[in-house]
Amino acid sequence: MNSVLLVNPNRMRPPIAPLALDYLGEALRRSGFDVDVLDLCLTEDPAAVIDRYFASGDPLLVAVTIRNTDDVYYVSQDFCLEKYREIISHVCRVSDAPVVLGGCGYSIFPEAILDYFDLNLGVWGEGEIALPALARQIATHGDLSEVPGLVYSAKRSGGFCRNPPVPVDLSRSGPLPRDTVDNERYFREGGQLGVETKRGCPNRCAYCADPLGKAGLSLRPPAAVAAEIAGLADRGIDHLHFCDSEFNLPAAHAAGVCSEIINLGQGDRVRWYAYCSPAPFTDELAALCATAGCAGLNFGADSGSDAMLRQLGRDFTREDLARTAETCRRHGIVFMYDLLLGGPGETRDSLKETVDLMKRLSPDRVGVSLGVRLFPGTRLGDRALAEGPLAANPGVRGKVSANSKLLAPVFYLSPELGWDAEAYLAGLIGADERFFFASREAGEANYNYNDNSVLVQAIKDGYRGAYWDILRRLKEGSGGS
Ligand code: B12
Repeated sequence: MNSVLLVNPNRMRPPIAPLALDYLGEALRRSGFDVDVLDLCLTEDPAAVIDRYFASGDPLLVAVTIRNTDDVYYVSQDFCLEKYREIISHVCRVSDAPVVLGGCGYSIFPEAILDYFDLNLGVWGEGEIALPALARQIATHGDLSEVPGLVYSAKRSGGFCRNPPVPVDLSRSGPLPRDTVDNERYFREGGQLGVETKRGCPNRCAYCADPLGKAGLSLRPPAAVAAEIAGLADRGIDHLHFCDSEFNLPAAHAAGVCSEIINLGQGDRVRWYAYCSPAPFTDELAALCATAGCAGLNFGADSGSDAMLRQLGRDFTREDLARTAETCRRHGIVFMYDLLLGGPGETRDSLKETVDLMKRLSPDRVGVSLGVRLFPGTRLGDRALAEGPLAANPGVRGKVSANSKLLAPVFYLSPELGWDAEAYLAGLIGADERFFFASREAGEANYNYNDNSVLVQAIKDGYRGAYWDILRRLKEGSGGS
């Protein structure tokens, strides 16, 4: 009865290891709790696994990580919470233990998700301090107002209270042992493993939900990151994806991480990928990345139109995109530009400007998302809500009725693009294989990492790395890693 049960309900394929549970497991053990794990991603029959556990297990608390509420993909609009509801209801049927929710998906909609599951405990933001604190209060029938970031039922108002969070200071954290979840299996079946070098993002892009779930910017010591990477490589886990919102913000920290990887002799042992901001990306950083084992960078370019970049709250320009493309090429870094098209103000002309620029700059791959997911607490989401009923808003698509908290997938697609926006964009892209673009009309192409059978098969066949890069190598016939 001194154990906390950690549950991962995310069953997307290829499987991505729930890095959060490695952090939370470690924090709980350090606080004196035993840790059990039900990783429902790695099982055929979640209900049977839950039943088997609770036949003898009697945890103090069940902690469920909600990394994804949906797949944030206009073409599929897969609402994951519906599937998690079955899992959580099943747990509640077979156990009286309190259930607490948390995670980067959860933290975008803390109260709305508790309502949706009819639960009354959640943690907004980071869990390393909050989860052991909650377990302690539950064990001692203590005071919930002491638990940082806790969201819980307010007896008086009938709504929810949210306690202020206490930010986790990563600046003194050592390498994580990475032993709470089966990372070897995730590597075999998912082709890569995640590592955080920092937490939080200093940017406030108009659409982005990343800052909604993290209190501030916290940097890990570069030497600890390098030591964690070396430990994973010793276990044969040598293809990694950094789990930072933007690896190169701040650039000096990214340079520090690369230098420590090099100093520890890991640059030739591991291949890693990262999300990056298109600026700043200097020659010095590119050179360090290349020597430190960088296999590819995914830049959040968003648009090739300066007017649209301003609309989206980005702080770089088309010229920066050109400069960064040049820098990558000079240093032999494989790179992708990810586009987010269809935001407010997007026109057929700005789409053309963007596609033309991409064709000219010629990144190794161009990820194309048409339709911008609206999240509450972002400038775009709040603006759509302020404009009145979603169903009456010509720019809002997806779940437009009974969705005032924007919990179910709902997107902005500029009405100025006309009814055939997808076909128009498909026409601009043509047969150019550098572009990852799936439209709802044109069937089989799937660049979503949610239930992607092409990727699952490629990983079985030995491919490793970031999914966009595996898809690139499959097309180019250039091998597994
Ligand atoms: C890196 C990343 C990826 C990489 C992962 C690489 C890897 N090997 O790990 C790749 C590119 C593969 C990827 C893919 C996808 N991703 Co992604 N990804 C991220 C990113 C940047 C970091 C996630 C991460 O690991 N963070 C580090 C961990 C430690 O943080 P954490 O999970 O938040 O956990 C902390 C707290 O939340 C809390 N916590 C977590 N769980 C719990 C539970 C309890 C009970 C408590 C108390 C606390 C708690 O404590 C933890 C430690 O403090 C996030 C955005 C972000 N900055 O968070 C998006 C993000 C999670 N991804 C997202 C999406 C949509 C996807 C895809 C579905 C995209 C797609 N359609 O293909 C896929 C899904 C893949 C899958 N199988 O799950 C969305 C989810 C949004 C939503 N509303 O659901 C995010 C939030 C980005 C966004 N803003 O839209 N992703």
